[in-house]
Amino acid sequence: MKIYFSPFSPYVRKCLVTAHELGLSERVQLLPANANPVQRDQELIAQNPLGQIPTFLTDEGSVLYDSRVICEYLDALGGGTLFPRSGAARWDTLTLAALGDGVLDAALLARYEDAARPEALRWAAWRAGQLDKAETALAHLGAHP
Ligand SMILES: N[C@@H](CCC(=O)N[C@@H](CS)C(=O)NCC(=O)O)C(=O)O
Repeated sequence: MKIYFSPFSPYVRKCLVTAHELGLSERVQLLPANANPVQRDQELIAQNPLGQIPTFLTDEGSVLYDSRVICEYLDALGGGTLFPRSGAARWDTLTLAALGDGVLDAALLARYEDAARPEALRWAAWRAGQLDKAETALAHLGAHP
């Protein structure tokens, strides 16, 4: 199995932590990628039209994205201990995962505001709103561990 990755991507880290927890790390080969919303990585786009990481290649030749799908795939391969199969526990787990992804989404948008958007086009209130979203979500997690 292979995963297009960057050490800076929190979504890739989520997948690698999942692989580690399931004892699958040794079977996942890392392929460097330069995902960028402006200077788009054509090698990556050939596998995933969204041009995003993580993008995952199975041993059977399938291409999987995004990180939620990859984590569920790894869980199924590794014995299915992380995602409950059915019932309230499944919906609670998926909602918790969505909350975590929402933190990453908000933080990444704030990061792109600094790293990708030209200074003259930056919108401080919008960036602050994204960081506030991450903080309210983390506060919620802290209050409901
Ligand atoms: N929903 C996606 C988000 C992935 C994502 O935004 N990855 C970033 C890197 S951290 C990326 O590929 N950015 C380039 C782009 O959006 O074009 C997932 O969970 O995998």
